[in-house]
Amino acid sequence: MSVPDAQIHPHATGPAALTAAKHQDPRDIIFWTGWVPLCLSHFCPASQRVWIALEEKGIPYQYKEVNPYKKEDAFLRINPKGLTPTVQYRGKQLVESLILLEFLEDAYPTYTPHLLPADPFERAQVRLALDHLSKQVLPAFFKTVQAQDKDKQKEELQEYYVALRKLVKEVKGPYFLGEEFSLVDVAMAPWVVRDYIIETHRGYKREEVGSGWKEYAEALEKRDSVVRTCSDKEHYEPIYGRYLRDESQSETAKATRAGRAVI
Ligand code: GSH
Repeated sequence: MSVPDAQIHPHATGPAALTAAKHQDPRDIIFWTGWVPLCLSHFCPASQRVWIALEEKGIPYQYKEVNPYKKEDAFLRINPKGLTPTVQYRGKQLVESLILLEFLEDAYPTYTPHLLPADPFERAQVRLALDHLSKQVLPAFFKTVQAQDKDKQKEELQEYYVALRKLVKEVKGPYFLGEEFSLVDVAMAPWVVRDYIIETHRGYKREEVGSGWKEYAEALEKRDSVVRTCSDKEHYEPIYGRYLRDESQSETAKATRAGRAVI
């Protein structure tokens, strides 16, 4: 299995490139995000979660791109697993997108909007929804993408619809908690902006999820912080081609094959 080409000189594309260009100076936070030169894009949905939160809250950060498939020594010294997102905070390393989202809330309490609500019951609801994303929604997304047999693709797509229907039942609209943007929205948005991949290749339709999903998906993809952290769509295709052919050797692809939680 070849490593996505890291020899091509990187040029980010689309709104993401403009946002990245504004965040080159050293800061307390260094945000390492997944970049694959072949795609000419910041492709990593887990990194996009963290990027959306940084942009939402206006936290000063330094943007750095790394190809997580290449596992260069310099990056392995920062994150021994070589995965993105990775954050260095005042010289110390942190990983895992959902943990990083909560860390930003804790480390920058005066930066708004607050992406975790103040009410303990609502906070628990947000965490339950995040748990549902990790255990049901995203495994079903990746199983749908990686399935090769047509019947299996349809079966996995139905599982994805079931998982999304459970989520949308809790969405108050326009966002998960109502008017307030929260970590559920941040965590889901990167998959909404990539759902054209399963629309094109697996027959997914937002309307099939049922009442409210299309509206929720559109609200997420129109959010400024989401727009500002997206590369041009066509550049995502090469990296997802590897998933669609079930050729990817990424940790996520391997976890999907092994039936484990993926992101
Ligand atoms: N659970 C991690 C998170 O949520 O941060 C997953 C991170 C992850 O798998 N990132 C991908 C990666 O670094 C890019 S989106 N892949 C490289 C590899 O699998 O070797």
